[in-house]
Amino acid sequence: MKTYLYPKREDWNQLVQRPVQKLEQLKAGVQQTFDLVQQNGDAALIELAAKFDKAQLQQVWVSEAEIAAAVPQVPQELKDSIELAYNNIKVFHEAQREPVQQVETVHGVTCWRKSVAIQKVGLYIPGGSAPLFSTLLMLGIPAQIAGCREIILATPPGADGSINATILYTAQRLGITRILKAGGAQAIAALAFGTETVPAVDKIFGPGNQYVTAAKQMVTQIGVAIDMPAGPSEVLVIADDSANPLFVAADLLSQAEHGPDSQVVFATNSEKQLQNVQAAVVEQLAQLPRQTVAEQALNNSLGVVFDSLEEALEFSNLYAPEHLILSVDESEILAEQVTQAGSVFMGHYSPESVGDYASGTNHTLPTNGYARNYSGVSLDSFVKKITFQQLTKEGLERIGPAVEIMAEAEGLHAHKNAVTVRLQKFKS
Ligand code: HSO
Ligand code: ZN
Repeated sequence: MKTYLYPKREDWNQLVQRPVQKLEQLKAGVQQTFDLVQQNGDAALIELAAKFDKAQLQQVWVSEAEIAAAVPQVPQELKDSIELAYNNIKVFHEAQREPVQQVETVHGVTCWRKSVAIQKVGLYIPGGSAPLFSTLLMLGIPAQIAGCREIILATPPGADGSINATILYTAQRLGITRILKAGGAQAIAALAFGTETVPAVDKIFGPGNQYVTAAKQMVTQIGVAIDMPAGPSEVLVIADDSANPLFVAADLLSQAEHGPDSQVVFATNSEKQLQNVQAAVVEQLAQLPRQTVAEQALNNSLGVVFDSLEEALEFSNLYAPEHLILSVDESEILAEQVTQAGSVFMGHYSPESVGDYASGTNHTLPTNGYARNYSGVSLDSFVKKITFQQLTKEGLERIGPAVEIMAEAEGLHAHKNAVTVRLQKFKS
């Protein structure tokens, strides 16, 4: 962890920079993958699974038998824990439903807005060293609540051609049966363009490596929506002397273990606390199975001492972290001042891990400073809001003349006419 004592404000912009993602360089390779999938469909997916995942696939879809075989492999206590998380995530996201509100703007002019599900969605879940079945809960639950007609899950197969049992179990729990054995840019291509068996979807969700991220960005150019621009995971912890350094170190490491490029920032008003936390990090790091990953992440992470907690929070707002933990006694006061963060964890007993798994909030959040202008995934991410309006004769008589005048002023006579022909008819 690089440490900075009382950095001058003019240096803050430098400190909040994330390492640049080199997506441009990947795009040519991703395009080749796109071409292959567009030309050869499922056969390309099978070929690329052999190349990238070392898996020999007979077919690209998970069979019912595979799902049935996975269910008993998941230990009961894990099933129970998934159930707890499922219920909390469901309750929190169900509360995000917006009731339809009819507004009569003028007597006889009624307008309303209705959320309608995005019909076909693709959920990408990465494989690799940590198969994130929790991410499947975070995406699958709001997709179900929204009422998406078609939910396609794509996830890479292991070298034996199988999909992680807990991912299959979670999918089954969610009622998702269409599971595509594909990872990387080829999965995104299949979801975006479709193949002979994969329907092209309207929106693609989920985290992934740089190839997946580049591919997701590229398919937005053909009109496929994506959840958000993604980058490596981040946490910023603000703590004062009221915090337990063991807790803070554990929180920092929980994010550092995600990947070597994860971003971890510790901000405090106490030099002593910085030292304590650093010592605790060293101690806990030595015990972690993913020590090498976390160590690399910590190497490009920051520990910064500010004059006050308020200043630390200002810095956090500039950084716009994916996760912000306020490890202070009076976290409510600081939380009020948060203007840029994906998700905020308040007080000493709210570790980020609870939000990652089970408290109910969504863990798919904006990284890389996008918390400035993006929200995390929610029920809204799976719907479009369609507006409706209905006017009575009286309603049109009331606002029609204003529309005629405005249309005339814009030189749009056909617009004016659409009102005029009706108003004339009323008179005759
Ligand atoms: N912290 C991750 C989500 C996650 N953590 C999944 C554990 N599993 C999002 O930044
Ligand atoms: Zn996490």
